[in-house]
Amino acid sequence: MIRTVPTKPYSDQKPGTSGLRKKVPVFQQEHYAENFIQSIFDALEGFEGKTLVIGGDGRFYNREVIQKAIAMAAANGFGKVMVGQGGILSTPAASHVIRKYQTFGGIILSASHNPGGPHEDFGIKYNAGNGGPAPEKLTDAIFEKTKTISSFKTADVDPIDIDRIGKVEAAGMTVEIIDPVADYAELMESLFDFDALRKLFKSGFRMRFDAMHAVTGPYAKEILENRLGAQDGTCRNFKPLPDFGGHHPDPNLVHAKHLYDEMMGADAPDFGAASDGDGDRNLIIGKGIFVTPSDSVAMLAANARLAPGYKDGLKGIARSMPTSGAADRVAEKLGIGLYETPTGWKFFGNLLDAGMATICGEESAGTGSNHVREKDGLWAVLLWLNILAARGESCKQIVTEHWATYGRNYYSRHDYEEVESGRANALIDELRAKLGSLPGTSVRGMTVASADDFAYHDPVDGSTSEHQGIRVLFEGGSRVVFRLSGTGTSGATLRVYIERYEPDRSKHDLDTQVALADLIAAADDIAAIHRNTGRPKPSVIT
Ligand code: VG1
Ligand code: CO
Repeated sequence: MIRTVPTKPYSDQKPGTSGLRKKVPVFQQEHYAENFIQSIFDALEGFEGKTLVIGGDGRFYNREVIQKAIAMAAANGFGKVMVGQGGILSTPAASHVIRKYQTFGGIILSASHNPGGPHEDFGIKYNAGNGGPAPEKLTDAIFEKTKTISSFKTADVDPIDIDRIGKVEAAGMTVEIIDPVADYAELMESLFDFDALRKLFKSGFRMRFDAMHAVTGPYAKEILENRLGAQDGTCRNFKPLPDFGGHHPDPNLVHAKHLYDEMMGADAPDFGAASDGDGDRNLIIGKGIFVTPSDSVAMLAANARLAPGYKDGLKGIARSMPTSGAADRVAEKLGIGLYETPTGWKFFGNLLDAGMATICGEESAGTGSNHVREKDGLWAVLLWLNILAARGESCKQIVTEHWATYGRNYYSRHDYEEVESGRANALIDELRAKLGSLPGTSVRGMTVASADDFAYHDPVDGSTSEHQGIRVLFEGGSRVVFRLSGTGTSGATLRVYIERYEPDRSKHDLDTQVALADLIAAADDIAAIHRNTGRPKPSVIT
């Protein structure tokens, strides 16, 4: 039976960088999840009888919301839903399923790299028929609907057994439970030289993949160990857990420090990698060398032709504004376009759909290509492996040779987490107010060349997105960027991105924080970070 249930709006359902993210108890409020899901449906048109993909990263509350979403999809008139077995679909796998089966769109339940559990984070995002995150126009429309919602539609159906593969009927709609890994693994096989990778592992190449108890575990186990023959035990923490084992499933040098330590050790494997909560991020660490995500995008782009899926070359490269300029130099050398977008994968969708960019990347460990419309953690790992196999060199050799050819972009991000929102906003307001007076001034012996508040003009649909980060550029090309995170769930997180280009190859071995020391001090001089936030130092340095 279909029911219309009266409800009252919540005022805090504005989607952020990647969907709506809140603490689980917030989502557990009466009708909170239902309101947001109905608002998604209310902002869409023409899905009657069509198919919706539903999946998540397996975190706490995933199963409950999947049942709600199925019942609501039936009541709202979808003809079919495809659900990952156990409620599991990594973000890139969901994107692929949407595209492969030409469904209307999909709902992905995830708070990505944020921790999970009864008092931790949950999230809901909508992806459109191209497989990509809803563009700003749509997330704005969804937010408008959440402000005035007065009822939602649901169907009285018995809970669906989402652990059993196959089809069942629910309130006149078909529910198909699918293998979450099969389609994705097949796609990877079509892009990369699996024979060469099998040979690589057979020759004794050793790898460590840390799935951080998040969604990538089953994908990595199947692809790396089962299909490519990597040693048993290559994948660690591969069982998705609702609370990620109590850790942050954030593959960076802080939360994956054990991997870093292993890779720097005497008996390190040849290659190390990790992925995040929903499987769209990647951390790459070669034996004895950490590859910054910004460098990784550039290196993958420079070598992509070595993989069968990219043998014809790239159409263009896109990177988010705070991501380092390393990829720009590769694009220049290849003679292809370079696009600079705001933070968040939703801004790459148009460029990929229009065939203007093939590889995209963000400094936050997100890399991907036109094979799906999301960033893709395991894809980046497999492309690295394919390049290692084709070149027959170590990760360290490839990185140092890249720097020698293109120069090195020293890069670091400093995060000040859980700053009181009022103080963080005051810092940004203060910075904005002095943007006009900064050019020409000297800070720590460096002259400010320009300063602005980044606005993006989408070359495909002509839309403009303003206030996407404050940039301060120095003469010589160094820069600092300031912006507030749009994925946090308590207080505000200030992100400070620091970059310096070093062409001289005799200076490519410096410690990053040392190489950037002047700029780090200049960032504090310019934004009065300590005074404004009360924090003498960042909480996370990546
Ligand atoms: C962060 C990253 C951004 C990324 C976003 C979603 O956003 O900086 O690059 O696209 O997370 O990634 P913010 O607004 O907190 O800086 V994921 O893997 O959390 O979906
Ligand atoms: Co993620």
